[in-house]
Amino acid sequence: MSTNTTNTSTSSHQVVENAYFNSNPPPKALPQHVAAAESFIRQHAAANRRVVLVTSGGTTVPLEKQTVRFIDNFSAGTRGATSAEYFLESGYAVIFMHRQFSLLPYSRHYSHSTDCFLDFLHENPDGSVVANPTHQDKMLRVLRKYNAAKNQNCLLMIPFVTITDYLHELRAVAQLMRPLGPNGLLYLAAAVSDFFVPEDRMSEHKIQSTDATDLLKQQQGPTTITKEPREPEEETFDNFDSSPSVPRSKRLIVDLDPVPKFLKNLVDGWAPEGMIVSFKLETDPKILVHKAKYSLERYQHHLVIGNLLSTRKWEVVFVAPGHSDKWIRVPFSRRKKTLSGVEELVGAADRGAHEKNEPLDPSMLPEGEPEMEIESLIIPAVEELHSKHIESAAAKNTSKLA
Ligand code: PAZ
Repeated sequence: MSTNTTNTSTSSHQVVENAYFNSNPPPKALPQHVAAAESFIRQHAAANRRVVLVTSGGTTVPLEKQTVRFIDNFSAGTRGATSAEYFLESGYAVIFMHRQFSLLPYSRHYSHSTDCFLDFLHENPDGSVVANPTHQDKMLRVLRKYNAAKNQNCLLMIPFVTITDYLHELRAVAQLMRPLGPNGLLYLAAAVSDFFVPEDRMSEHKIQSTDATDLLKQQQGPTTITKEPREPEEETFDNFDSSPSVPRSKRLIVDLDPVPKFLKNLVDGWAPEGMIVSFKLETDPKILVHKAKYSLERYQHHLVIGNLLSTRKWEVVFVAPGHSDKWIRVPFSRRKKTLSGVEELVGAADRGAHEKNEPLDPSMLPEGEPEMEIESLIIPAVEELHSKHIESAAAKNTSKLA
């Protein structure tokens, strides 16, 4: 009975997978990315090195095939880029699948920041350009790590833009990781869109905001853009709210389908032996742990790292099967100065909550970013679980052979 249920649900996951991937075309660069990932994985599998796929940044949802407009999300790729650096430091080879132009490992220290990168440079009297003396020590440390990763071919960059690009790339790379067995780790930190416009309902051209081209279209015959027939009363102004009213015909109503959840396909089919870590982002502290547990139960993977939008740089919660929830927090001593500048007062108000099994109060956190990167705590904890995952796979293999 239970086997039947599993088979039925597995095949329905497969049906959804086929339908999605057959009707939403892959990015043009997929074959190049696959070739690069294949040789990267081969090299590191031969060296028996652990390989982690880090996904990072947000996916877009295009509204037109020739995309002028798209839906996006807040993610800058800080979690992914920072985590990738700590994985490299721990000896992993890293496939960094990231949103194009989001933060990258190492260069993130000098891009997208409030300081312009030119502020890190200094002109010598002879006209040569060097690092600004005040930044030299850090820049040298970052540069050395970056060069080491490059020279050892331990960091492979794979960009994506849209939700469909991301899913095609994820499936392809996860499948390539199979030969790594339990040495493969999937660390899914990207902020992936939950809703999208399927290819067959997407307008080819820019969606028009006026009726200037309506006449032209009537002359040209039917197009993929369909407009509601305009009834006389639609031209009148709506008054259902008190804001300045807009004629109905000028509104753009975006009708989105849910993006299928492919985590089950990943766990059961794409990368069945690797350790899979997903992230869960929420804004409501009351539901975070519940949602993380729900995801773990539903997809049966190995770890959900929960985080809240407002405190994600200060704390995360690990939810794993057979373990009690574990909050990982930047310690008081490594938080920044308060606005008043009194170091000892940092976090004083939530000192009690710090040890509790519940989220911190964001209003008690200092302005800005913590002095310490929380990923420096997350990655060793993930690595420890990954070691256990590898050990338990080895033990299972031994018992199978006996
Ligand atoms: O990119 P970033 O550092 O600004 O944000 C990271 C994050 C919050 C997107 C990530 O930690 C995360 O939770 N990703 C999964 C989001 C989700 O699909 O629930």
